[in-house]
Amino acid sequence: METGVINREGFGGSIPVEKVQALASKNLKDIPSRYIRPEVEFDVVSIDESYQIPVIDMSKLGHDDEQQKLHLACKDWGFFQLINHGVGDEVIDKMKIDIQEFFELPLNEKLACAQLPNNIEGYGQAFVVSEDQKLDWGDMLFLLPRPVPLRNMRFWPTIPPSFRETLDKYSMALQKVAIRLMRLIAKNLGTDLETFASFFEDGTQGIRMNYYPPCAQASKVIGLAPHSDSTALTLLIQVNEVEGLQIKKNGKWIPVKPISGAFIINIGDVMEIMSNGEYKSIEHRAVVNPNKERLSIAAFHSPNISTMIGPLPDVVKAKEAGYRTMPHEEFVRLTISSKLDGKGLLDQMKL
Ligand SMILES: O=C(O)CCC(=O)C(=O)O
Repeated sequence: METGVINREGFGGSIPVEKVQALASKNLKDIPSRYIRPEVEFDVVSIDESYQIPVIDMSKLGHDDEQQKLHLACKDWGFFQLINHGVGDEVIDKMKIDIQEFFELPLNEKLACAQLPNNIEGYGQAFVVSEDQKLDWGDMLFLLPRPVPLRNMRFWPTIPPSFRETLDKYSMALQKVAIRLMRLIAKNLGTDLETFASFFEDGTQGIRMNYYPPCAQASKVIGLAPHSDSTALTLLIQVNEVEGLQIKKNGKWIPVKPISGAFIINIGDVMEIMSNGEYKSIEHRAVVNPNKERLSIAAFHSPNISTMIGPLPDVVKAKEAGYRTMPHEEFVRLTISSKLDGKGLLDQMKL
């Protein structure tokens, strides 16, 4: 759902709407119709619990078998869980504690970090662009921790007092994992490791912290509407024990069962384009629990501003390029305008 934002302002923001956490606390018998999505009840959800996204062991990557598993996960699923990734439990656990504490604050304290017009960072909702648009049953805090010089501390919570330091450590640790994965992906795609990794070294990282309150009409609402990520690679964790992420495969929604301590990784639109369609950016969504709140943290990684977004020449070789090539900034503008018009970004990039 996120964009690899280059300039932090002027890319459009959201019309302010009531915070869902505040709405949910009113325990209304009937929730407002803007949240009701009749189509959700007809969606097919897989009940085969054994049908799960692949698991990749980062400590074994570099060995042929695991490299091949990674290649197939990116190609056939666009999603996998990454274990033994090297990020310390203390970094992840502290991030989980601090974001839970943030969402537990009274509304007026959270509003200190509220989104501002024409800016996508801050506490609020993603892309509410019309007064009659259906709404997601969730709030978020979206920040852009990288590149570091472009941080807008205006939106970074000061309560809990450790939040900023915690996010800084989390951001750095995940950036390292993302770059390591980029090298391994470059190897699988047959492109130069160093060049490919360098696109991401000073790239953009956006971190979106999602809060989905429980909903008495959970089967009629959606926490986060179906979307693919417009960025290159997303590293997601579920903060508490409540599940809700589903990915679309062969027309069915597959509920993901997170492995404790693992990152759920997915290929975004930029990676699909750079791999000339070899890897797929998969639609996913978050559903809501009737009794319990759910929290998740998604970290989106994009190349740096000077990278051209298009199929990598090494990957295309004798084949035909399946996607257009354009400067990163133009790609971000296209991403935003596609979102506002409800048009598929990848469809517009396809040749
Ligand atoms: O909450 C989740 O599990 C999914 C989050 C997500 O897809 C996003 O933030 O873009």
